[in-house]
Amino acid sequence: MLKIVQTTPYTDQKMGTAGLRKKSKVATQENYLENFIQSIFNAIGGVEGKVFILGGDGRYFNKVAIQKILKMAAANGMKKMIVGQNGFMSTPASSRILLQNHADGGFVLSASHNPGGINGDFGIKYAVASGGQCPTAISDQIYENSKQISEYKILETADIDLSKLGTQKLENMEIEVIDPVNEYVQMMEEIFDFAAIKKLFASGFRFVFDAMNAVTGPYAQKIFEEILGAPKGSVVNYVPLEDFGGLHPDPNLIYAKDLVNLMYSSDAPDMGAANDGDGDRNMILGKSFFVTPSDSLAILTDNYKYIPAYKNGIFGVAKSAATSTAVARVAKALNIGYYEVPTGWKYFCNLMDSQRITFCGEESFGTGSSHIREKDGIWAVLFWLNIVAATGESIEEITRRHWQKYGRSYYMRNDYEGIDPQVANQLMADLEQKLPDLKGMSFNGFTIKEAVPFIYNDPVDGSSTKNGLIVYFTDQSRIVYRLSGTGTNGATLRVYLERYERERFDEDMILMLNGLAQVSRVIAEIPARTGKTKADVLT
Ligand code: G16
Repeated sequence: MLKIVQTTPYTDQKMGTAGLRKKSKVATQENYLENFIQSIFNAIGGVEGKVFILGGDGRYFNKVAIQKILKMAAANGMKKMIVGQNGFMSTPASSRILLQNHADGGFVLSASHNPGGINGDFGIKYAVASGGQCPTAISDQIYENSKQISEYKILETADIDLSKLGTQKLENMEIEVIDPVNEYVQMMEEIFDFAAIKKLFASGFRFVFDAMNAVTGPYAQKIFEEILGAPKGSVVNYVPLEDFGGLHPDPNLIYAKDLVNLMYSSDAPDMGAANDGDGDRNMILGKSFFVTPSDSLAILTDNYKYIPAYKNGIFGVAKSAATSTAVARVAKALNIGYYEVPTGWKYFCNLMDSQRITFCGEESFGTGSSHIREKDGIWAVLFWLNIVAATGESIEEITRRHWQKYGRSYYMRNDYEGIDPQVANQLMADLEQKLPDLKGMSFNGFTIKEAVPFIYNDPVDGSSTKNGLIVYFTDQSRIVYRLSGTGTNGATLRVYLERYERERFDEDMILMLNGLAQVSRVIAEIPARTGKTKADVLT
């Protein structure tokens, strides 16, 4: 039965870098989710006759939210919803399925790499027909709508069984339950040389993939163990859990601790990899060796010829401004297009749609290509495996060969977390004011060449976005400052440090960047304003 529910608006439903992210306790408040979903439906002119994709990373509140969304979609006249079996779907798989089905949009219920559970985070990523997350112009309209909403529509009916594959009806809406793993696997087989990777595993190459108790477990087991023949047990933490088993499903040196300890032990496998909550981020490790995400993007781009889907040539490459400049040197050498965009995968989408770029990536452990419109964790892992299989080199050898050819960007991100948002905004505003005066000044032996806000003018839709402040030094070092758009606890100031070296490749990353880190604190007056004399998290 159709029910129209009266509601009062929440004022905090503004999307950040990637959808709406909130503490679970906020997202589960009465009508919170319903308000947001109805605001999306309203802002896009309704969903009557439209087809959408729905799934999530399995975190706490997913099951309840999926049922609510289905009932709201049917009540609003949606034609069809394609849902992942039992409600599971990774972000990359959902982008593929959206594109394959020419759907009008899609929802992935995930707060990505943020922890889950009642005390963790919940989130909703909303994608549009192009397969990527909704552009700011649309999210602004949704936000406006959410501040005025007075009612939403929902069906009063029993929960829908999402365990069986196939089609069923909810009033006039068709619900198709699919296995997203199959669709995804097929896409990977079309891109990579599975036969070569199979041979690599058969030769005894030891590999471990940490799914971090999140959504990619079943994808990884199927691809790496079942199809490619990695020994059973190569994929660990493969059962998606509502609270990720207490893990923080963020594939980096801090949160993927067990994997990192294994890879730095005397019994380390040849390669280690991890994905995040919804399967779009990746981390790559060799024996006692870590590949920074910025280097990973540069190395994948430089080795595109080994991959069947790209061997005939690639368009350009793009990175977020905060990401190191390693890939810029590769783009120059390959003589392909090169773009710097604001942080947020959505900014790559126009460049992919217009065939300006094939690859893109970010320092935040995201790499991907135009096969979909999201970053793709397993894709990156398969790319590395494919290069290893083709060259016979180890992860470390491939990276060192790269540094020999192009030099090395020592690179690190310093996060200052839990800052009072007002203090953080003021810090950024004041720093922006003084940027012009910084030119020519020297700190700790680093001389400033130029200091400017980062402004991106999209060559396709003409939109202009300001995101972060960049300080360039005369020795090619850089500092980028910006506020995170994905946190749920106060403001997080991100400070990205980069120092380029043409000859010294074996220095300690932290020592190499210590001086620059001090400079970054002085320039932005971080200790005086935040009370923090060092960063909370280094990645
Ligand atoms: C999202 C975005 C990425 C961005 C990252 C961090 O990733 O899709 O483009 O780099 O957040 O953003 P911020 O620095 O604003 O916190 P994910 O994996 O969280 O969806």
